[in-house]
Amino acid sequence: MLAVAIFAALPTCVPAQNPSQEVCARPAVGSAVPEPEDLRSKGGVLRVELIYRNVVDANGQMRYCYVSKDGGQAPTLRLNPDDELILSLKNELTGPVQIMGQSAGQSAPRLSKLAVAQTADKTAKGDSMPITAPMTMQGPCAAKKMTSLSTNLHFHGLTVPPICHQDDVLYTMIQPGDGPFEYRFKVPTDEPPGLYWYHPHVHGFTKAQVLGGASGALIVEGIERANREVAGLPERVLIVRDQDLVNPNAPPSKSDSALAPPVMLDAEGDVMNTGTGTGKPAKDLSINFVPVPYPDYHPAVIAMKPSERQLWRVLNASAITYLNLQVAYNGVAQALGVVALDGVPINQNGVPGNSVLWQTHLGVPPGGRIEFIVKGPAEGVKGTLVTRGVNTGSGGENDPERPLAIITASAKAPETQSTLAVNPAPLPAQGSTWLGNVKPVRTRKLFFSETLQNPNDPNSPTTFYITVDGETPKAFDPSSMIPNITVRQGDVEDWIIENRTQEVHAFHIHQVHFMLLQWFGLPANEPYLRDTINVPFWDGKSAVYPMVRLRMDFRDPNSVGTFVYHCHLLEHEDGGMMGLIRVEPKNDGASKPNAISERKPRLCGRPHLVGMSLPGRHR
Ligand SMILES: [Cu+2]
Repeated sequence: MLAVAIFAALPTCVPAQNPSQEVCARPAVGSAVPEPEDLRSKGGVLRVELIYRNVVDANGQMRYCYVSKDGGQAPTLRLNPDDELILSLKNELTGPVQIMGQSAGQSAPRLSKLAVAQTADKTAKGDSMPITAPMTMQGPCAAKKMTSLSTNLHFHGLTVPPICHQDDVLYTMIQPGDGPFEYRFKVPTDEPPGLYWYHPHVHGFTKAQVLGGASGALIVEGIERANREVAGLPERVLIVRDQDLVNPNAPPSKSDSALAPPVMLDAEGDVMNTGTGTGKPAKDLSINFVPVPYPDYHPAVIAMKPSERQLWRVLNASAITYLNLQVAYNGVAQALGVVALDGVPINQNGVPGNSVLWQTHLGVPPGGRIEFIVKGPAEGVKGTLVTRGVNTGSGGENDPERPLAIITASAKAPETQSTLAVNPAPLPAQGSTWLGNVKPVRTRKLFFSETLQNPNDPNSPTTFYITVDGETPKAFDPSSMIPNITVRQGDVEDWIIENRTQEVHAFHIHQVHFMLLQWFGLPANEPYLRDTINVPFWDGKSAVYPMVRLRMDFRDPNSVGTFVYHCHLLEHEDGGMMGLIRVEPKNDGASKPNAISERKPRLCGRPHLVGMSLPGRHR
């Protein structure tokens, strides 16, 4: 469904005129999948200078891009635990300005003085990781205005403090004309090795910027130290992004036309879920910026050496599109060896050993990451990477089955840019008790809901909510400093997230990870950590709403502060589906959650990925 119409159509800029100087240039349809530029830390420091640009492309769509000093787009930032990232971001967005929530005569939302003071106070007291740069709470830290040209960065999945110059998205607003803004933080010593990512997070404008391509990967090195099964493997970063349809008025391709269901649009123009796994998609997809547009889905090309094993590190950086990845050779689905979810190796669960979870399809919600071993096809065998259809519910967008890339096998295939160490030193054992063995200090319930602005008009705009049970649903208000939830650092809590809408939502929380305990009320044998999870849709008639039960980990001192939880379908987030949580500093001796005392439900069979199985018939 569509977001609340709180702002008008996107700004229009002057299209790029000289191809040799094209801003945010993108590869052609059918290209080989390029690898993003790798920027690696040296001597414990990674210095990065990014310029943030935008342009209207030939199709009239707004592109956004992060450009490195070398001219590369959306570079992969590679750091080790304990390394420092010093990232300078220069906002060079152009175009007419739209202001969040502003109609004629209104002023833009501003932070209260209390908010700025609290943030400054926290920084000054050093509640969290020490900051080595002199910081002020003026300028971009003071959230003077939030507009379509404002930006900031969220380091999705990293456990770094939610404060300005680190991972704050509430108050940090960088405007065009500001000088380069410096992000500076240290990757925590115990940050799990895996795939994280960066993207802008300006409430009301996040979807537009991410949809336009504003995203990149961040890798905490050392996954081969956590799991020897990937030692020595070539690695490949694959980022799937979505964008508005390049050919929105095209009829379905011949192969799809016999099955094509009727096209129904929501009021924002996105194709609604057909429930068939076919038909026109709500959004086009690209893989490392190679477009694979509707209706022909001419695939990109991934070249591998015959039968070569690689580690694929896949990020779903889509604004609203769910993925259900499958690799098939000569039409036969291949087993993919999952080693990490949302940046965390799956064996970081208190159980020693190198685990690999073999699956034939991998559901990835927007914002999610999955890292898995792929064995390339034999020479002459036809390979494909597809996303299978995802049933997003009657109110959701259409995510049909479609190819992303063909996989070719040739001894002449180029080497990947990066290969994991052959003989890595094992990662030290986790210092903290496995989350699944910690007794929660309390349980909370939150629910997703939506209302039509005009209940009598199904095509009227929707307002989106995530609400603590017992409260009245209220769209996120960026000018409010009142947290919806307050917890204390050191606590572990169970959260039930209920979906009272007829479309899927992807629950995400900044700063912390969680473990899935229950899916639809049934115990889930998923001893893994995540930061983003699909919450299945309600069918509109069942007496019980679909839910997930999550064990939330607030033990890390870096989680102290005020930050957000939200739906990672970004038009929902922009439309109000976000809440504030404040993690208070630990009260020494007041809460010691690290007791192994809860009796866990008896689980049968091998661990599996219940939460990765997306609802509906298209699996
Ligand atoms: Cu949502």
